[in-house]
Amino acid sequence: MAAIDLEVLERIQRRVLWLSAWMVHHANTARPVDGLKVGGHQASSASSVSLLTALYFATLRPTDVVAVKAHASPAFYAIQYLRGRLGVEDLQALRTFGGLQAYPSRRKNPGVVDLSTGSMGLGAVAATFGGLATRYLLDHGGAATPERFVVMVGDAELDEGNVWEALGEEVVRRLGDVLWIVDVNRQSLDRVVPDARPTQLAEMFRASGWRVEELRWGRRLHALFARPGGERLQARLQAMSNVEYQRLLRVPAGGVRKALMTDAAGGIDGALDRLLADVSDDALATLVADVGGHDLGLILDAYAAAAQERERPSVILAHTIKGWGLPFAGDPLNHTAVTTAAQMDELRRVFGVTPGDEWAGFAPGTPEAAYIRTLPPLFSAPPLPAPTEIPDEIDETYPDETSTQEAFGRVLAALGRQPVGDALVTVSADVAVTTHLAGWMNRKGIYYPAARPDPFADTPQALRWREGPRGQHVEIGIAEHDLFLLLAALGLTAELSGQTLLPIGTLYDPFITRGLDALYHALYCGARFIVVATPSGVTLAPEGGAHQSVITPGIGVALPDIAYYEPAFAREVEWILLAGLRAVAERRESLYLRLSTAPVDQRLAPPADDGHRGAVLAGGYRLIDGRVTEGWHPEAAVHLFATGAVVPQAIVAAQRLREQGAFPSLFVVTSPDRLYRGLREPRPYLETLVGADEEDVPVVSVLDGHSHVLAFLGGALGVPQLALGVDSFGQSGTRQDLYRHYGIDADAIVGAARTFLA
Ligand SMILES: Cc1ncc(C[n+]2csc(CCOP(=O)(O)OP(=O)(O)O)c2C)c(N)n1
Ligand SMILES: [Mg+2]
Repeated sequence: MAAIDLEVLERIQRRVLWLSAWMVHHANTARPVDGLKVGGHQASSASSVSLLTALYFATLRPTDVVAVKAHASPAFYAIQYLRGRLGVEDLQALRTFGGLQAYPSRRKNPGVVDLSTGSMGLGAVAATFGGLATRYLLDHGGAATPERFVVMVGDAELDEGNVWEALGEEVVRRLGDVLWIVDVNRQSLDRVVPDARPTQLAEMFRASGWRVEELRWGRRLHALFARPGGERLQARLQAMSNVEYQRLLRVPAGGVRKALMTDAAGGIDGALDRLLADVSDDALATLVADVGGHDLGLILDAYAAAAQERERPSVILAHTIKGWGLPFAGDPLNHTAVTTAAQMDELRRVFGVTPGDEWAGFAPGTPEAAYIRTLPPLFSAPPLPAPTEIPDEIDETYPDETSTQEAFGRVLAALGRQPVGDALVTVSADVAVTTHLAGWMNRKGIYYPAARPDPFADTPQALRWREGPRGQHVEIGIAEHDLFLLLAALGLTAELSGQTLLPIGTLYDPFITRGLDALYHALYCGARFIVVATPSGVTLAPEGGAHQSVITPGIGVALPDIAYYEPAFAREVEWILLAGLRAVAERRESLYLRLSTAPVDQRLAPPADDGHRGAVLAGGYRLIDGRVTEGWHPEAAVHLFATGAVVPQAIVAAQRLREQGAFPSLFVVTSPDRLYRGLREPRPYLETLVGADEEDVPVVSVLDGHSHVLAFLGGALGVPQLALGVDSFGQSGTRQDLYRHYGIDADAIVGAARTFLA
């Protein structure tokens, strides 16, 4: 990299600013409209222009990845264009179908976007946990790439609680390869942010163990502060409320002096008046807007200083102006503002852009082009590694009575004894033991970047808390957002580092919703991982409604890129987990496994052959065939479809119905998700489950979760259906009490079937 000429950099940032404003203007005016506004974020982009320019044109190395402030995407795209990674046609396709996305998306625009952002707080934390993922890889014999995770966020973005959940994690304070840049423009979407906020932010980062640097004022103001009487100006500006300062940015140049010199009581500060006597009105207006986050020299120094810090994460709180250089700079309502044609004409003039030349980059031969050519390349994703080998069998046996949750513990322990176990990493938000990870943790240890003594090492413990850099379980605090965002990071190492991890996160099923938008983000950004959610449903009887999940099966069906399975028997858990690991290894999809603590008689399961295994993975199988009973005829037949823990209830119901002269068949649905999605296949799997001779047979479905999850079956098969399930909040009781109360026990199933048979 050549020595940095600040004037060159200054001209580059002017072009970034112009292009980002023009790109949005173009998107809003030059396209056929369908009545919807296109939008864009000119003001948010302008706010970040200096910070981004200093980053992308003077700081980043090929091993650095960036989570860009979502609403600065136009500025980011302009930068990618000037760095030769996008063409004019890409900029012209901002916010079009298949074009550059409104918010940076690594999956939609993989050539330029490292990490996805958009929903406030999520991308920032996922990127930060990326720092942990790299550290984990390094500690397990891998390469430390990406080396550095840079996160840029807006100041109001830090209102999101998930940010502070992450900063509260002990391990985060050790991530020296993480740098956050906060664009402190003192504005959010609707308002000027509360006064205490900027100070509070610094304190909160410091309390979390971060290195904090603030860029409050630019060098021109600092020079003035240094003059005799300058401290009065500094004190005045510093004591000003955020709204008052924002107003100062909006008053006509002639009004700034008066506003500055008039104190709250209406008095005039004579000393301040004298200090500013030789500063013209226009110069004064420019001076008060001289904040650190637009001073390229200061920003570069701050970036360089942060890069020296290797022991703890760094944050730079850089004061900026939202809409910097645009007609609505500092306007409290500028977040959604888009320039008018007249404003654009004026900007053309100010930026010296010839009409017709709006999209120009830097012509070869200009100092800017020459400088840019000296820059090291930006990060580009490594090739995907070959899929990790997943065994087909694990030689595990299960007791006659066991639960799907216990089976999970056994499968994991068995995997830990195989080579594939080295690629596995488990994560839990303070429920590792109660989700059956203890055996695995005893074998593999707990991950922490430094070895720490186990204070209970000399007393017998069911779980040994051995922490060190070789451990393979990451234990975090009770924060489900952290859980899913850590899975997002560990589940993206194949794409970002070229090294695949197989992450498994465990939590109680009801708390899926507690971290749901983080889970959504993890999937949206393309991470691959396994979520084991246990226990689930009202089957967790005495534990009561706050711990019983009702709506999660619906979430499982609805979430894209993740297969939801809810097995009934132990062997099914094994097969599904192995298939899920293979899907993760091959980067196809993630897995959500909903399990239960209910002991189930494993002798009720069909023989474990290959055909059966295929059916379990395809979404379900027929456990009881009513057609084999002598005298079978469709008018007296009924189809029971059952999922998970309530399968034994359905078996009892089938027996009773048969005793009553009916011909029930029982289908065990291992994945409502697979069955539902399969409906769009040319030959839906559901149709292969049900025989051609059973066309008009009605359906009763049942699961320990909301009934609508299996309610599509009747419609899909073209037959009447009664869908049983839990459609209200849970509560304490015995399992029988609750199954009866919510109408998912054998009696309820028999009763529902009889309404058809009568
Ligand atoms: C989770 C979430 N809630 C709400 C929004 C809508 N939203 C978009 S930008 C914004 C304000 C952002 O303010 P700040 O982070 O300070 O960004 P800047 O001022 O730099 O634009 C809000 C509320 C969002 N994108 N994500
Ligand atoms: Mg802001």
